[in-house]
Amino acid sequence: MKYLLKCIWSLYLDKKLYEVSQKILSKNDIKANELREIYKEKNLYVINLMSSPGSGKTTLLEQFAINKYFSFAVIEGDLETNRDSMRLQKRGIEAYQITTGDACHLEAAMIERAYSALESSRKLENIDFLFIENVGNLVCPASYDLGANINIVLLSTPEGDDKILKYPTMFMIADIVLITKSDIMEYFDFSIENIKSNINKINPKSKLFVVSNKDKDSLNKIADYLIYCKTNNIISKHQY
Ligand SMILES: Nc1nc2c(ncn2[C@@H]2O[C@H](COP(=O)(O)OP(=O)(O)OP(=O)(O)O)[C@@H](O)[C@H]2O)c(=O)[nH]1
Ligand SMILES: [Mg+2]
Repeated sequence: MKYLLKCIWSLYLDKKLYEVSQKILSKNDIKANELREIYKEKNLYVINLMSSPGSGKTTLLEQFAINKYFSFAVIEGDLETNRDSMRLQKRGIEAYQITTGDACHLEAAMIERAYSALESSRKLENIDFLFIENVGNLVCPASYDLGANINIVLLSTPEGDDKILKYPTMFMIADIVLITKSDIMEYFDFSIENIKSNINKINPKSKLFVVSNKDKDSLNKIADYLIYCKTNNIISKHQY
């Protein structure tokens, strides 16, 4: 009898926990939908960059700035420090830093505040793209819609070619998968064939690019594709 009561109580708690988490998620979804409308109205193409820490998100943005492919601003997300926004500001890019403290992801309400700050100081005028560099983490950011037009997920070669199957949620919401640090691929037995076959299993519609921040040709290709996405108003096919 005591065991039965314990089971019922545990089921009740699980149900409550599920209801609370659904409420939190739907609050984020409402805000994300509001942001989507604002971006549309302002003709701003928004790209959510997600990956593990250190896979090359900020370096990629620095290269976009150096090569002047297009105009852009950045909302940076990190647990602590404004190091990434300062790196971009040094390259002449408007960058707003969010520090999340102990939160492992950005939420739509945080983006709304950052967007308002950039907008009210007129830093988004004549800007083609707004990049959001999410907190470095291959798990949590995948669950939070930020209203972005598309999601780019980076995977650097030192992380290993098995990560797509081990962290499928993140790769399932990717519109573009960027394999980064291709210049050092051979040292990590990283196989692009394995990557292609794994992506095919979980998200065959995503577009794959292999890039090195040290190789301009590979950067040109991704920049051209982003311009194509904006010109053709490509919208993410993935639901959160
Ligand atoms: N060899 C090589 N190193 C790279 C490349 N891209 C970035 N790096 C190096 O990787 C390290 C991390 O790069 P960041 O751009 O700071 O990575 P990040 O994803 O922004 O990291 P977090 O913001 O901490 O999540 C730096 O030392 C870069 O110089 C690349 O294409 N090839
Ligand atoms: Mg960074």
